[in-house]
Amino acid sequence: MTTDTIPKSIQCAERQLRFDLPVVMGILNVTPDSFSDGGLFSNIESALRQAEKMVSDGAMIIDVGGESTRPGAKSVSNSEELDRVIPVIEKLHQELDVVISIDTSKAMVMTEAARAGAGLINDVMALQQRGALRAAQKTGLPVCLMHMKGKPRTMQTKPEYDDVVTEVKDFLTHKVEQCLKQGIRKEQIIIDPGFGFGKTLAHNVSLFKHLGELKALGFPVLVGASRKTMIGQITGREVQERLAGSLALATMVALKMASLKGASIIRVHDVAETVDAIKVAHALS
Ligand code: PT1
Repeated sequence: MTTDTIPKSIQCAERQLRFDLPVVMGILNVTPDSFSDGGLFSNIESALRQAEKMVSDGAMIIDVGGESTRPGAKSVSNSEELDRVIPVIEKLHQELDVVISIDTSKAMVMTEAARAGAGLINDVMALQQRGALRAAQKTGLPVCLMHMKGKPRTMQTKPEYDDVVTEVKDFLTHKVEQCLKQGIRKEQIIIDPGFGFGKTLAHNVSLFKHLGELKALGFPVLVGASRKTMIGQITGREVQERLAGSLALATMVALKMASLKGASIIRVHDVAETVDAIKVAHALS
């Protein structure tokens, strides 16, 4: 596929996302450790306040996740995940003018999230769980397909590749084909190399340097590296001190994507700062 076939926009339920600039996706974790245990209502209110802030800071997407996928994380049950995310999605959908993304790998969560008002499915398992491909297609929503080697609990124990760039590209190409066969349209697909998911620093760096090859597959590219271990490995900083490093990475994504004329989504914790960095990178590119 050539450059001009990369979509300039993507339809997320009733909202259209435009890719004039890299799109910022704000992270909204609704896992128990991300809240004080003040009960269901206060958790929903607190999620709404966080999301409102990210929207006013310039986030075009709010990514709601009820299961942690960071290295070492354990999986949660269907009902646990539904209880965490569905009330929050309903509330955000009522109150905010923004695309809501559901960060899940579970078919049932995809279906219920779409009913509750989600506009995008973000799956770190690229629709490989039982029923997920079909469930995603039935929602009619766009999907983000991410590459991961292994499972979150063990993925960082000695990840190995012959050639990480080729393996990630081949994996995503295969998943895209499966989506197309299932009836998901090519204008509805986003791809993501999965920074930090079964990758050493060297693997992450290779993938970053070859983002152009991913972009050449013809889809918008999502990059999630905010505060991740790779930033810590480069800077020697703990997770709360990784803002500057994360901004440097986001700036480089914006610059690279501008020069490649590619569409991109950058998934971050620090929305206001990232939006400024992207604006400057884009204006000067
Ligand atoms: C991501 C992503 C995600 N990351 C998409 N969804 C997480 N599409 C959750 C670390 O190395 O990159 N793309 N959903 C968060 N997962 C991680 C992974 C968090 C690794 C931290 C690390 O520190």
